[in-house]
Amino acid sequence: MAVLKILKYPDARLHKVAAPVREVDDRVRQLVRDMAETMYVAPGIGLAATQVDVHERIIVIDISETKDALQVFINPELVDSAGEPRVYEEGCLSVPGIYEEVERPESVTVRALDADGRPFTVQAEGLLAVCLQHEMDHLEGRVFVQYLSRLKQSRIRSKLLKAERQAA
Ligand code: GNR
Ligand code: NI
Repeated sequence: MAVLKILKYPDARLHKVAAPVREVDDRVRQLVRDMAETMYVAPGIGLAATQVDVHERIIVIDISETKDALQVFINPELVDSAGEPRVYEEGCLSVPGIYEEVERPESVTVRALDADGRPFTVQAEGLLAVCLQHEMDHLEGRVFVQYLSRLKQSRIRSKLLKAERQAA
């Protein structure tokens, strides 16, 4: 197992569109294990492969309090979204220290492959729905700050670049 490095906004690699996984093999399962470890150590409730500079359609999520309920989504597809738009204060491991309200549909139906390559479908609401949409955005090269005003985006960009300079 390995803890992988998480890309930080603004980094152009966060805006790459991820490619479908062609086969769920041992290489993919190893990557899933490393992504899970990286998410738990961070700690976060989700992680998309894009954030560790791997541009393949893989997501790990664990929204449990006890951190023992890993959910793996390979090649996730949005089948349906429904309900009133809901606002949730989101954060992102690639945008450390920034928490902002984002509006998204309250429920989504997602079809994906599990770590054994078997297809499954979930209908998610609440935090899982928020997290799935946040992670699927990463696979499309979208970071949640892109839903904010340009002024907020530019402030966040400056703040993180300054933090990065001070860390160096
Ligand atoms: O750990 C995370 N918390 C979180 C909180 C509200 C909405 C979305 C998230 S996902 C985030 C981890 C992350 O950056 N995933 O891409
Ligand atoms: Ni994120």
